[in-house]
Amino acid sequence: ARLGFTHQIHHQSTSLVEEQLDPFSLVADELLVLANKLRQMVVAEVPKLASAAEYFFKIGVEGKRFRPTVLLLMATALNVHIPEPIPNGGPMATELRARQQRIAEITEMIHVASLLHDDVLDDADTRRGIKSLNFVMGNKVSVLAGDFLLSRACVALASLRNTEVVSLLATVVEHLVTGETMQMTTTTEQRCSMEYYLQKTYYKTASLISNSCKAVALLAGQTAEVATLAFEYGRNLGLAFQLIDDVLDFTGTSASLGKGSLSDIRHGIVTAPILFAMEEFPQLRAIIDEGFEDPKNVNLALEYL
Ligand code: GRG
Repeated sequence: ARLGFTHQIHHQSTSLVEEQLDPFSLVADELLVLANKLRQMVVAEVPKLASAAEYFFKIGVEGKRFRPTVLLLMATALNVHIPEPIPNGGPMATELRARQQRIAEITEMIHVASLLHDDVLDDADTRRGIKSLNFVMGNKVSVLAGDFLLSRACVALASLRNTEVVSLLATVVEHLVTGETMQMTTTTEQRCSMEYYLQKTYYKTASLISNSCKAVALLAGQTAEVATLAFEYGRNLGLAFQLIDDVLDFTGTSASLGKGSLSDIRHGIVTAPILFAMEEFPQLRAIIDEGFEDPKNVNLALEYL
């Protein structure tokens, strides 16, 4: 019953597109500029590293660009106070917008670095509908390419010369690592706790979105209060994004996901749909305790969803 909410979401997003209110279209031009900028930012000296680093920045495998879209829309919403005759229009506003675009680029680069490392950790062979980088070039090159992207993101971050913003996004990297470690090293008690799930999900997914939203607000010269609201908006959006991602892992197909479905449960990762189902069917707990190494248990758990 809880899974029914995805239908509402699909239905709503379809009608948004139908009404030409697709948020991606509002920043479509800027997303093209961002795509080119990212390709320039990942040029590397050594040929092997160059082809690895550019792998997920090539046309057609760029992903949804969800984070840059949110950040550019957030910038549009927050830049209106710039004391120039044309809001969002004069030279100060242009300079500000360029700095916020930089946050969008850095955020996407950190995100892609985390995907490269994630696919190594999960031994995943597909990502964004193509073979994963670790599958094509091996784990070692994939780890190094992720490190390289992180380094390029750091240099771009430093160029903003704003220590608070540097500190926010550097902390995100720690959060990504923390969330991933929490996911890898759970006790059964933790795996069955919604509180633990939400904390892990904040670190793994929402922290990047919330802290980058806050960075966009700070660059706009907004008050600490508004910056906190931007953070909260990003945190809630990030948690919602991961909840939907978790549901899609059960309901999606390889074609729609660009990777195999049921990958969480097959890796023994207990996500929100299972936790919700467990509230209704406490007998699911025994299956979780036993683990999902045995495919029989995966099928048993699916029956409760
Ligand atoms: C090296 C920065 C760094 C981190 C290492 C591996 C790791 C620690 C963290 C992994 C974090 C991770 C992969 C979280 C999942 C986030 C998530 C929902 C990814 C999918 O995002 P989409 O759907 O992907 O936006 P696309 O492909 O559309 O960009």
